[in-house]
Amino acid sequence: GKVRAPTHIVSTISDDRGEEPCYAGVPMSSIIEQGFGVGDVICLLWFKRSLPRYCTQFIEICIILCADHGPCVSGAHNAIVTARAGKDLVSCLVSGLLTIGPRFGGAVDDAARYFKDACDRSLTPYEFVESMKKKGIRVPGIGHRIKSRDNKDKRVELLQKFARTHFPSVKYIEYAVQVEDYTLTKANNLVLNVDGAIGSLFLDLLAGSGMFTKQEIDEIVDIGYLNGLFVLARSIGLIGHTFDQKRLKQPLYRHPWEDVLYTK
Ligand code: Q5B
Repeated sequence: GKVRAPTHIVSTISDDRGEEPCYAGVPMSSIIEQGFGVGDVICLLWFKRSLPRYCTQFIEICIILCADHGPCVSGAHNAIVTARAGKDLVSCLVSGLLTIGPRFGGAVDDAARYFKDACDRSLTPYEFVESMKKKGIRVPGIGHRIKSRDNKDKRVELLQKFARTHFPSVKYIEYAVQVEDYTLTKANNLVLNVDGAIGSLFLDLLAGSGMFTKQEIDEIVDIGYLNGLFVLARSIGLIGHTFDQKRLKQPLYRHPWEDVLYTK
């Protein structure tokens, strides 16, 4: 029989060879005719399947709530400084994106990993937090620079409200809230933050929707899909900050000497 020459690339998520492009086998015309939103497209291209409406709505809520958080956060600051240096849109965007990591916005995957492991092993919040402390690891998804017990993050409240109304199971967010109850006994700003809320709620979505096997859930958590939600969302805001600076014709940024401690 015929022998297929080995290919250099294997791809399973999209195909543009036919009459119309397909995302995970679904043609563009069906995507439009069925009124799919960006949440549905993310499910097709990231998870290679359609998910129930409440799941795609949850993904869209994550995107909306994480699109921006003002000009003072690391990512926006970098994008603003880069725009004021006269650089192009892509440079401004990536300079902002490059700040996303374990401290800022990129703690979603680790929050999911650690909360899943601790909850699945039935560790008490005390056992979990103290074991992290012993290892010298900050609990991902806990802590915020400006949010605190008395100034809780509205985004975390809204995400939880949606999930508690629509998700079949919320065991992971309940665990994360118990962890927060414990960390708040240590310091006022050790709240469950937006990364931690998305990480634990996404575990609930994966486990409760019945659309993923246990092995698939482990693979998603292991590979780390979930920081992608923050990266995608915050790109919207970073692009906005770039246009804003250019529209305002802001000059080159130089940090004031008075705000630097020069010391030996
Ligand atoms: N301590 C977020 O720290 C921050 C602890 C902890 C145990 C913790 C810190 C942290 C984990 C990573 C994480 C996502 C760096 C945050 C986001 C998006 C954003 C951003 C925005 C947006 C803040 C003071 C004392 C120290 C620490 C202890 C702090 N965190 N202990 N577990 N998790 N969290 N990141 O306030 O004894 O004095 O040494 O790394 O989840 O990025 O809006 O700004 O939308 O843009 O600078 O919301 O919590 O506190 O570093 O001075 O620590 O608390 O060990 O104890 P801070 P530090 P000690 S959401």
